[in-house]
Amino acid sequence: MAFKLYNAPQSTCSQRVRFVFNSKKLPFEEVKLNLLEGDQLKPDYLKLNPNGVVPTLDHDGAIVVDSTVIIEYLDEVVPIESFTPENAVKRAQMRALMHFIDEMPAAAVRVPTFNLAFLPRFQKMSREDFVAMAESKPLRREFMLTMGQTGFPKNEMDAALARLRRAYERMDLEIERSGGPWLLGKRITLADVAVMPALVRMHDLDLANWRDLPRIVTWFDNIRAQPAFKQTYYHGSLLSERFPHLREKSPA
Ligand SMILES: N[C@@H](CCC(=O)N[C@@H](CS)C(=O)NCC(=O)O)C(=O)O
Repeated sequence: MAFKLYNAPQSTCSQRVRFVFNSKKLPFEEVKLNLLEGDQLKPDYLKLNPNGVVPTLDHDGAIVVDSTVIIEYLDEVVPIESFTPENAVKRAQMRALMHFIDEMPAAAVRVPTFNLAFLPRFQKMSREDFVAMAESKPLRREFMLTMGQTGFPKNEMDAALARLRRAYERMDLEIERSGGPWLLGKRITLADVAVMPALVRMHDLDLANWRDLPRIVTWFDNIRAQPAFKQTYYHGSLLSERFPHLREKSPA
């Protein structure tokens, strides 16, 4: 079995997939795309993933897109170190949580990410180049045009942070209900993997406002202590490692 993963080091969606590969100790060829240079919008890549986003998995020539679909697929074809509950009800709960995660924290985290990390680069572009770049994105055109070259306004930033906060509270409730330490109980599942990059990103942006939720603090420590974590977050995977202006703002 040969796996090729088209991804980007700093991409939260890619980090989910790398974490599953690394946990299963599965070798994979990593193709790194430069998202700011637009590698994801090149015709050859769009043939693999018409959404123009990473990650994309090539498994012996079979193409699988979308990170939640990819991690479920990987767990199905390589069930060692499984992240999927055997019980059908728990499996349904896991999938429902993954939908919630994609709709809430995974979507909300893009607003502070773009405003704080990527905006300075977009501000250097001419208006024509910026609009052309935004319009070339199949999935994120409107998102980019709404952000524009001045960034998301304060009310949109506040709304994104509020959505993230509600997601931590929902995670807290799930951990309390299941008895923890993971979202669905004693075993780590794909729901934990799916939400991990959003919390890592917020922590990296110095915006981790879950310190009053001890179950989330423990959850975050636990996931960072997983052996696969270090391998997944190799140097360059955190925005603060790539964008010096973020380091200047965050405390040492
Ligand atoms: N639902 C998709 C979303 C993928 C996605 O948004 N990928 C981002 C990186 S995390 C991307 O490739 N962005 C490139 C762009 O916006 O042009 C998934 O989970 O795979």
